[in-house]
Amino acid sequence: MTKVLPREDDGDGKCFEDLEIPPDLDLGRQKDMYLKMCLIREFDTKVKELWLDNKIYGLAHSYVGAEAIAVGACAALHPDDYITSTHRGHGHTIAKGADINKMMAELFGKYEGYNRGKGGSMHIADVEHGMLGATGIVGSGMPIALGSALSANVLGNGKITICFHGDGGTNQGVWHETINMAAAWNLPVVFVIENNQMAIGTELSCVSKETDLFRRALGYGIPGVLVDGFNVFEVYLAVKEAVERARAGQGPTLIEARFLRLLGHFVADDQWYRDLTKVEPYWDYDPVKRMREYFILNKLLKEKEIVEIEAKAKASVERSVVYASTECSEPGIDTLYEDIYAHGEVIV
Ligand SMILES: Cc1ncc(C[n+]2csc(CCOP(=O)(O)OP(=O)(O)O)c2C)c(N)n1
Repeated sequence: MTKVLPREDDGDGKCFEDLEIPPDLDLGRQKDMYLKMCLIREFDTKVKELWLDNKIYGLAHSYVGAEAIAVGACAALHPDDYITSTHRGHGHTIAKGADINKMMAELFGKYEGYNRGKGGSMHIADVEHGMLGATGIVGSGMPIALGSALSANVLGNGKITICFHGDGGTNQGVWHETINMAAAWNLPVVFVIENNQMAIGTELSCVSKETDLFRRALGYGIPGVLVDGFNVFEVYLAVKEAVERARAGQGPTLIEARFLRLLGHFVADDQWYRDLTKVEPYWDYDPVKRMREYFILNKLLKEKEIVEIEAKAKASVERSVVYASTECSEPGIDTLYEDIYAHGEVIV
């Protein structure tokens, strides 16, 4: 397996830093971040259960284990900034503030869902909260982020776009074209590679000679930063700095958030292609567990307060299932051609 850890083992087997109290995040914001991480964890755990139970349609890819990235990055944005997503988009969507009832309704194929039940997991978009869309085509969020950043520049509205994508997306031609153009035009975009080391069953080292993906930034004349993708505060601090640079007109940054995919590629993947005993130790770095321990070790929250946050997340997800399964409606046949074009009629 490729070297996963952002840092070399320091000799005592400890490769990750402890979570440190970030200078500019008060406890209220940290609690909000933890709630979002728990929401993502509960949501995608439930989605897997529902999928295996044949209750929801289409494929679904779990964000479990990656919560620190979406939550840390989105905490560094203003509410009206933008993000683009991937096929693994539930975490990004929740972190940006989406309504989980509408997300769950979408997965159940209901009209009240974000795409009126016609998109499913891989096409959820929530423009109201600046989430420009998940996409099943690997790498296709890149040009959308570029367009979003270009429009912010032309309009002079000061908005930033974060472009989340996987390591698998970094060998698409459009990845290089996008970063080159964003760099050449100094556009306000932050590229966040969620380097979980795998593209379905293909290890990064099989398809990239240089597995330190952040180093590619050098070739485009922009800063490249490596962070521990299991560490929510490290992600937050790196993205915050990149966002400040972008807002100041200094152009894009490439951030590699390195971690390991803890679960299968999609909800029913049995992972025959990798040795799961090598994955097991990385559950120690589970970002949700890690943040929980941080609250306790630093005496910031009592066990009871943490349990309350976790229970709130669980109840919201349970509620979303009731909403989607019993209170929403199937899309009517007359809605088939709705929302295909932004303006104008479909000619059949
Ligand atoms: C253009 C394109 N090629 C291939 C696929 C099939 N595919 C779906 S997900 C995936 C792996 C993506 O890996 P990565 O970008 O690292 O994201 P991860 O799933 O690891 O989060 C592939 C190859 C696709 N959806 N789109």
